[in-house]
Amino acid sequence: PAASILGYPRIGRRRELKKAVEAYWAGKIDAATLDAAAKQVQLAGFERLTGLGLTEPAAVPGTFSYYDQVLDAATHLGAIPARFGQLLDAEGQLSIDGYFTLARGNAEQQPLEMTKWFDSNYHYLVPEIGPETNFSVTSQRIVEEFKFALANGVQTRPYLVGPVTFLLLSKASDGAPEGFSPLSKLAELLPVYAELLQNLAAAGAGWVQLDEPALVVDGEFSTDELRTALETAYTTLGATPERPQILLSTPYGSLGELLNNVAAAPVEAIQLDLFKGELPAEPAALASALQGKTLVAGVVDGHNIWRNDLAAAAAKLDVLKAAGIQLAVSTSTSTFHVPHDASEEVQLDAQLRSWLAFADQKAAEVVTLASYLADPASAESAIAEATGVIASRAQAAGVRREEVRSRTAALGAADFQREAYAARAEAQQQELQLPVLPTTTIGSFPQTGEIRSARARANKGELSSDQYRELMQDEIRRVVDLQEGLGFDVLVHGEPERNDMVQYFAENLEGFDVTVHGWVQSYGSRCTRPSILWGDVTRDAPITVEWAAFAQSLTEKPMKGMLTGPVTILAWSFVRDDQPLRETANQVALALRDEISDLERAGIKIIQVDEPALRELLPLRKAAQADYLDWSVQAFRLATSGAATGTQVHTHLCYSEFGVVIDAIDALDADVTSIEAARSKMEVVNDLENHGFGRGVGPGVYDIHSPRVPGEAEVTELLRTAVEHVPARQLWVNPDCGLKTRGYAETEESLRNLVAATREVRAQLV
Ligand code: THG
Ligand code: ZN
Repeated sequence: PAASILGYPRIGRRRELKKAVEAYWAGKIDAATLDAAAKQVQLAGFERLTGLGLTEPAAVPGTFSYYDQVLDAATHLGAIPARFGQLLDAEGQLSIDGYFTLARGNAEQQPLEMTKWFDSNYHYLVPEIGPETNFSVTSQRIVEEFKFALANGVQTRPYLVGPVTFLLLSKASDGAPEGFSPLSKLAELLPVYAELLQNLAAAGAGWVQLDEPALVVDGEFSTDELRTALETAYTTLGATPERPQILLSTPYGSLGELLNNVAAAPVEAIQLDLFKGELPAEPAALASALQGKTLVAGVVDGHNIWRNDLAAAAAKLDVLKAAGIQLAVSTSTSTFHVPHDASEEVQLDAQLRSWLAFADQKAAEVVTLASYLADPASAESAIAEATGVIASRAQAAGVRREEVRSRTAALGAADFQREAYAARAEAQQQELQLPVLPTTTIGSFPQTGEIRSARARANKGELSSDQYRELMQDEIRRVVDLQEGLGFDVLVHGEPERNDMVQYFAENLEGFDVTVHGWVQSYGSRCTRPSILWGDVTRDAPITVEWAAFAQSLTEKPMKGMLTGPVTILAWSFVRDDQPLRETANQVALALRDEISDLERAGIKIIQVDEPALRELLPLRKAAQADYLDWSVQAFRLATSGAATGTQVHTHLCYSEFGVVIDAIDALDADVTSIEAARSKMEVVNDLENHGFGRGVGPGVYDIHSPRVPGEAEVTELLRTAVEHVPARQLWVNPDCGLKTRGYAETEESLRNLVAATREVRAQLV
C-alpha cells in the first residue's frame, strides 16, 4: 500500500481493552465477553483507519494484542518456559488463560520478566529460551485475527516480531548452560515462522510485517554477527513457498552499516525509520541494493506527538524518488506510543491542540504524503497548512520566555558542583545523627481506594480544596504514625496527593499541559498519560513544600522531601522537539532547584530527587550515548547542587542493568542512592564494589513488584551479603521501589521484617 502506519494503539479510545482484561482477571466477565470486547476494539480501529484513508489492502496493521507483542510472538512460536509445566491444551495450543499466566505468573511461578522496549516507556515480556525450547506453532491467534478483519471487510497486514529481534530480546532460560545464547536457536526457529507465514497466506493474507528493531541497536552482538543472523533468517523466510509478501520493518533509528544488507533481503518491502534515523547518504547505492522492491519511508514520527513537518517529509521523499526508488509512506515506529486522537482533548488551548498529532492524525499525515508522491499538487494546501502551524508554534506565547533563557544562558560550572563529599557527609551526620544502616522507604505508600476516590471527587468539584487537603493530611498522619511505630529512621509522607510522579509536577509547572484521554500503554493493562512539555518551563509557586512541611511537623525524625528529577520528567512526557533536550532539561532542573531551596527554608533536611528513567533514555547507538549521559547527569546536578552542605540529597533509580550506567550514577554526586536489587539477589553490590562506589547506597532488600512478603531471615541474609561488599557506614536499608501499587497488609508486614532484620545485622556489626 502507498500509505500505512507501522502499528496502532490497542488499548482502546476509552481504554476498553484495559477494562475488559482487568474485569476478566477479576472474574467479573467470562472469556466470551472478553473476546467480544477485544473484537470491538479491533473493529473500532479498522473503521477509524479506513475512514482516514488507509483503504488499500494491507494498509491497516494487524497489531492488536491482549497484553504484549513479544509475548504474542513467544506464544505463537512455542517459546513457553518449561517452568510453567503443561500450559498447552490437547491440540497443543495455548489458551488465553495460559497466555495471561505467562504475563502475570501464578501461585508457583513468577511471571516472565518485564523490560523496556527500545528507548520507550513501554515494557515487554522477556521470553526464556534454552537448549530445551522446542519451537512449534502453539497459537493461531494471528491467523484468526486476520480472518476476523477480513470477514469485516478489511484486509489487514498481520504483525509479528521478526525472528532476529525475537531471539535478541529473549534471555537464556534458568536451565540453560553458562554462556548459552538464544540467537543460537535461529535455524530451529525459522521453520515455525515459515509455517505461520503459510497459514496466513492460506487465510488470504497478501502481506505480513516482520518487525526487526533490534537491528538498529548497538548491543552484545557485532555488526557481522547481526548481518549473518539477518541473512540466515530472511534467506529462509524469503524462500518459503506460498507465503504472503513480507514487509521487513526497522523502527527506532538507523540501520547504519546494515542498511544495504536489509535492502538486499529477499523480501518485497523494507521500512526505514527516516524520522529519527537519517536519510541514506547514498540514495543511488540504496536504490541498487533494493533491486526494485518497495521502500516504506517512515517519515512521520510514531513516537512523539508533534504535528509532522510535511514539507520536510516531502523533501525526504523527493530525494529518494529522484534516486529511482519505489516508495510508500509510513510512520517511523508503531503509533502505540501515542494516544488515539488529539481532537478529543477539547480542554486544551486550541492553538496547542493544532500543534499535535496523535495516532489518528498521523494516519492522516501518512495519507497526505502518499498523495503527494502520486501528485505533488494534490498535497500543496495540506503542506502549506502544516508549515504555517509549525511557524505559529515558534511564535506562540510561552514557547520562549526570556527570563528562562537568560537564566540557562548564564549558567556556569559552579552551578553544577556541590562541595566535596567528605565535607557534606560530615555536616549531614552532624545534622541528622543517623544510626548505622539507616532505614527508609522510597517515597510512596499504598494508594488506597479512598485516596483515589478523594482525588476523583476533588477533580469533579465534589470536594472543596480544603476538604481534599484535610483528607490527604489525615492520610499523611497515618503514614507517619505507621513508620514511627515500625521504627524507621528517615520518614516519608507517602505521596497520597500525587497521581503520577511526573504528571503531578507537570500539573504544577508552567510550560506543560496534561491530557484527559491521552492514555498510552506502559505494560499489559497499565497505562500512563504522558504530559505535554511544549513551552519554556517555570515554577510560579512552591509545589511540594506545604505537604512536606506538614509531614515534618508530625515527627522528630527527618522527613524526606520528594521530587522527580529532570531526566525522568522528560522521559515520561511528550517533549518539545524544537530545541536540544539539554536546554529543556536544564529549564526543568532550575525549577526543581528553586523547589529545593524552598524545602530547605521550610526545615526539610533530606531531599530525594528520583531518576528512575535515567537508563531508559540512553541512546540505542553507542556513538550518541556520551552526549546523553553528559546532559542528563548535568541536569540532575543543576537541580541539586544548590542544596546546602548539610542537606542530604538522595536519588532513586528503578530497574536493573545498573552496571551499564554506573559511571553516570556516580557522576550524579547524590549523597545517597537507592536502587533495585532484590530480584537480582543483591548482584548489584558486586558492581558497586568493583566500581568503588564511595557514597551512601541503598540496594533494595525486597521486591515491591510482587505481593510476596519477604521473611526476616531472607532480608537478614541479603543485608549480610551487602555488608560483605560495601562498607557498612555507606549502606542504607530500604525496599526496591515505591509502595504505591501495593496493599497495606503486605506492606506493613514486609516493612516490619525489614526493620527487624536491620536491627539484627546492626547488632552483629558492633
Ligand atoms: N509514571 C510514568 N511512567 C512510568 C512509571 C510511572 N513508567 C515506568 C513505570 N512507572 C511503569 N509503571 C506503571 C505502573 C503502574 C501504572 C502505570 C505504569 C498504573 N497506571 C494506572 C492504570 O493503568 O490503571 C493509571 C494510573 C493513574 O490513574 O494515573 O497503575 O510511575 N509516567
Ligand atoms: Zn523504583
